[in-house]
Amino acid sequence: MPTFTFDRLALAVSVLTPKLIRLRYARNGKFAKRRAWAVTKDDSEFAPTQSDVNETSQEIIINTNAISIHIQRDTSKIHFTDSQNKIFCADDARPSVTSVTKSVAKSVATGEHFYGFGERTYSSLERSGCIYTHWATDTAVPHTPDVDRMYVAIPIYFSVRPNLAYAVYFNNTYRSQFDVGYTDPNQIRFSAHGGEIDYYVFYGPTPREVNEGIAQLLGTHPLPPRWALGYHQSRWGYKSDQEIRQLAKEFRKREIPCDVIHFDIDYMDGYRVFTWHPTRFKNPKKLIADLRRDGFRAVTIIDPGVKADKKYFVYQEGLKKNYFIKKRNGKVFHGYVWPDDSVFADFTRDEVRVWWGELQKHLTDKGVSGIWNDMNEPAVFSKPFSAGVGNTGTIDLDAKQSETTHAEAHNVFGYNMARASYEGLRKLLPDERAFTLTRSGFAGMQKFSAGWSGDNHAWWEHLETSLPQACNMGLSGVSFFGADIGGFNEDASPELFARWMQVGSLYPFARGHSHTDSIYQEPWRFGERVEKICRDYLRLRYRLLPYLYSLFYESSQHGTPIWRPMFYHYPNDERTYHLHDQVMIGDSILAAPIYKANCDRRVVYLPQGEWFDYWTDEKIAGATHITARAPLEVMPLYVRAGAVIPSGPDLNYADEKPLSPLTLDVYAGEGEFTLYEDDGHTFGYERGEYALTRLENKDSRLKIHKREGNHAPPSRKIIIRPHGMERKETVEVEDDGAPIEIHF
Ligand code: MIG
Repeated sequence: MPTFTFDRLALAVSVLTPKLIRLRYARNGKFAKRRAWAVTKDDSEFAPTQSDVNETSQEIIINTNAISIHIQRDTSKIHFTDSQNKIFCADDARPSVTSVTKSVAKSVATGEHFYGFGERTYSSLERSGCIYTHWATDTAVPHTPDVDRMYVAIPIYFSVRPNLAYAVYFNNTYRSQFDVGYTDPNQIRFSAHGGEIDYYVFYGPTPREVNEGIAQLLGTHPLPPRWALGYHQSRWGYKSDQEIRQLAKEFRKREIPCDVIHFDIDYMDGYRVFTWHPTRFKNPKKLIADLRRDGFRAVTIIDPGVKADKKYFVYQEGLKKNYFIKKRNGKVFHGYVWPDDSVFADFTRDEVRVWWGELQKHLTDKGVSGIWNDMNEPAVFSKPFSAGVGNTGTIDLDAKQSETTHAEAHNVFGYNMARASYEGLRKLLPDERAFTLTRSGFAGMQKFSAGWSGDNHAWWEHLETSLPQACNMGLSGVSFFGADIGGFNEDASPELFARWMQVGSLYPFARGHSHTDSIYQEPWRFGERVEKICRDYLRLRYRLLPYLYSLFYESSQHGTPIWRPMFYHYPNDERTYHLHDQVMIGDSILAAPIYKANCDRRVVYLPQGEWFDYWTDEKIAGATHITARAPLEVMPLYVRAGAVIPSGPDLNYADEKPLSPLTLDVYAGEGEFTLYEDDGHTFGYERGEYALTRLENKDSRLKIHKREGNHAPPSRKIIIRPHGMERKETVEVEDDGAPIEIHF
């Protein structure tokens, strides 16, 4: 690792891979030993990479086999160049590192566009012209465009211009900011209230490769259990055993697919985490076993606030073991949350995370399959409930956490809580992939959890916001993400609910949820017409599970987002750079949702190449803008020419039936897809128990390559449906894993 010193400011450049570079600055030439919170690997854990250093009178140049890093001798400014000598990520000023603030300014290149920034409000995809604060916050106001801080803080920006994509991760957990051309349109400045200037640059040149780099450093979502890709039903206000049973019954009676029921805070005894309400949930084990027999999994909410109640075992244990966060004066920090007077575990400590993880036994012993971690920004109210609901704040910034203070640990509170939860579940359920959901998080949270966008409203604006929000979360590394379908606060109208379910049925994380003060928002609450729309779209999701599950596999391997903005696949088409309202789901499916009331058509942009209308099979040549017809029953969907889309039978829940028959929709053109299969819920896949089948579509021929891996799907038929080919009729073949070739 070459280190350079300029006027006592030391700069360390680490070439971790040819496309992943770390830059770290220290005052007075000394690099403090410090804890990295979110990255998976220290510099020393990367395999050695070839790079050479060239020195000229003006510059020091470090060359990797993909890019060059240039350091100006006189100014110490840095810039990068690609193999075409195009400059990117160039310092606009000398980095400033004072004892209080740290900042780096980069110049914005012509045509450069900015994405990522984690979870944000606002219905734009491209995010120039604003300041983004990274400070995990329970955004207790509606998520309107002016809201800056959200529950999740991810200091990553993703830059795209033709032929050149890269990202920057600011490796600093203090409150920080990206000023993206707000103060100076030609500058992107990142700064923090503490810590170091320490950032990583991920070079593409394609967006996909940028995400691969982010995955190498910050991790990927482990493969979820297949059931977690099903529909989740939630509501704050399912208050009893009977109510949950009735809910489950309705889904099956109405044949609306559903896999998961979420238990919000009312299942607990006085909001004491890891307990059950003694009368309303008398026998949770029996309830959950009965649900399981009908194909439902149970996910329970957990809040970080532990009720300060001398008779409560979690409080007693935590006090005795000294696990709760303490104020600067050495006394345990108390704050008000749902259980009223509460204390908070210090999740930065290994032993505390282990303890918390094991506490989940009180839930898994009853059959719970997953944990929903809420309020973990952490949100702390300013006064007891008896005095009304106070403002939402957080833990004192000078409270102690491990070797540091809450000021540094705040942004990773949710991250570390999710980690405690995930790692605990892995131990408690050693052969069951568990599901975890978290409201707060930091860069790299995907290693432990899925996320959702918190308390949105039943507003058209929030249906719209969810599109760029999910895409930007995917670019930031978090692809298992969704918004509360129907909207959490306030009441969805039937039309809004139908439209939201259409798009929500294809969210990576698909959950309907609502506030205890709003109307019930289950799919059948809005009349028959809307119920049918919900059933049809959820069935579509379930038929597409083989496709979606394969995308989740790819994401677990390479960090590839499930939902992608259009530019992800068309990075040289500048018409895609601001396209916030249509998404690619995997390589092949384009969804163009309706997000306005009284609307039965919309403009859709189909980039270069050929497309097929999913519903009518009409072939459309891109690049073009079309007007798509979209009566209430229709969400416009398109398929890229050359696609092979695997699908399965209609299901009431993900593991109701094996994938048989397997259907392959093959669209004229050239393309391929790799189908991933396994048992859906154990860790066998980590030991090679999975099957990969490469499906290659070229020259009016489909090649189903020899199945690879140790998992054997059932013997089954493959139904092959050609689209846009000369041959129109469906072909059926027997599948025994051997290669097959079909001519159309
Ligand atoms: O202060 O548990 O975002 O999904 O239903 C509200 C009750 C606490 C906030 C979560 C929401 C959940 C609610 N929680």
